[in-house]
Amino acid sequence: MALEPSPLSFGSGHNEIQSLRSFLAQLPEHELLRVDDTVEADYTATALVMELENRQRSPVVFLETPMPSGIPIVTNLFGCRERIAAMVGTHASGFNEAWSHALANPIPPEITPTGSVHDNSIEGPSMDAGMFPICRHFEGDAGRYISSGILVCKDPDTGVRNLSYQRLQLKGKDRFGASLHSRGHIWEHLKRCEELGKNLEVAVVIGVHPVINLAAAAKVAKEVDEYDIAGALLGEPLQLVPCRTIDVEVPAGAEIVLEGELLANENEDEGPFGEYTGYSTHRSTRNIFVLKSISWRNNTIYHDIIPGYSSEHLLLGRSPREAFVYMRLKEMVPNLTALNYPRSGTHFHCYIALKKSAEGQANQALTLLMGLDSYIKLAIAVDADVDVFNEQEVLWAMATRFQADTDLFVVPNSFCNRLDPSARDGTSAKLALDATAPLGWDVERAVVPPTAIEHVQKILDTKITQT
Ligand SMILES: Cc1cc2nc3c(=O)[nH]c(=O)nc-3n(C[C@H](O)[C@H](O)[C@H](O)COP(=O)(O)O)c2cc1C
Ligand SMILES: [Mn+2]
Repeated sequence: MALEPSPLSFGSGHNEIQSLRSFLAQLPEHELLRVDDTVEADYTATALVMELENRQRSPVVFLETPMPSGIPIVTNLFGCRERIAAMVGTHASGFNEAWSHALANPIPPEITPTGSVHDNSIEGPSMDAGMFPICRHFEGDAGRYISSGILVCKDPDTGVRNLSYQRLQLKGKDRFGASLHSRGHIWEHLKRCEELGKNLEVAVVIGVHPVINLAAAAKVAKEVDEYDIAGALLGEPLQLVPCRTIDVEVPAGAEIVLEGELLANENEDEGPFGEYTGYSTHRSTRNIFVLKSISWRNNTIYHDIIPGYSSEHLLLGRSPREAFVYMRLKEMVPNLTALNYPRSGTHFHCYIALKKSAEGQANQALTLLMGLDSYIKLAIAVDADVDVFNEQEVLWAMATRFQADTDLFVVPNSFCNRLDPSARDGTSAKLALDATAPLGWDVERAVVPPTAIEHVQKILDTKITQT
């Protein structure tokens, strides 16, 4: 079945405030790169975002007519920290607090009978998920993958909803391969269903207001419904509609919903897939997702998340994690001032800054940090005058405030993430570096007065226009 190709149109209909379209409509023009050339869906989104990253640019990318479907693709929504912070109504420096506030003040959703997600629906033999521009991202990928699909399901015992991402490999008109490799809540739900010989009902939601994407990326307790976190981030209850064929609820203004089941006790090959480590991986739980129904909005927009080692894939997973780790660490180390997982280290490196008031505090903070997040393999502590978001400054602090015979320690043989190709049977060594200066250090940093910088910034702003 062919869908109607459409230009980007932002209606004012039902639930628009909570939709992907409402977010795109209020995006400043310079943050949206529209590509109206005729391009192939396969590889183009990945290549464009990677090339933009090489040029240190991170706009939202909108492919107006990717072939063969002609359905628009939006991608790179999560390509930079400042935009992610703006999604939750703050600046990059305020994200951790805003996130923690939302976790502490959840707002449960409301169910409404109808929503624009049901503008079009189809069931039965004429269903074909391949009509959407589900694309290939990397040469090594086994096929076309949905990377942005939020899998919504319910705990089979308590009924508490769960939202998380699991890659989906298009295998047939109504069939996908899935990997629940991070052993999250959905994996647990499926295990319990399998013991009863029952399939797990799942709705795959594609194209929603980005705070719902952020909430789905969060690791919260299994008693917490991630929709409540999305509501808290939006400041109002999410409007949900019941699915048509399964007992699951989905955002009323979602672009696309695939209703179906993860099959109990059936497995088949899935992958390889380009993972966040930057490597193509064969690791997979080899699950199968079979469709019962497809719904989509008029003039639908397909949302793609560039997988692999892209900034957006890393930042989407990392922003909630950074906020969690920062807030926990700050409880124990009140003079912590900043924390960053640099892109260069995928999820395995972390830099922290602190206003040291006693010797040994950096080592205490580094020990706690590596205990809080088992992914971390390298942790570096610097003083508060060093910008942990500027990798060059962190390396400069290493060059000038660090001595390798006294300022490091290694934790051997620790639990780690198995996707690290250098891991040994799920364990790895952890390296902690203290690049803070000794207290009372008799060395002064050469600085330009801030007033002079502000002055030249004004001059440059009038002379240099960004292209
Ligand atoms: C873009 C993206 C893709 C992801 N893909 C997968 C995946 O294919 N399989 C998986 O098990 N986890 C994947 N994850 C990780 C989980 O979705 C994530 O850890 C989630 O928070 C787990 O939710 P839970 O705590 O409710 O189980 C992905 C995360 C992101 C942000
Ligand atoms: Mn969960």
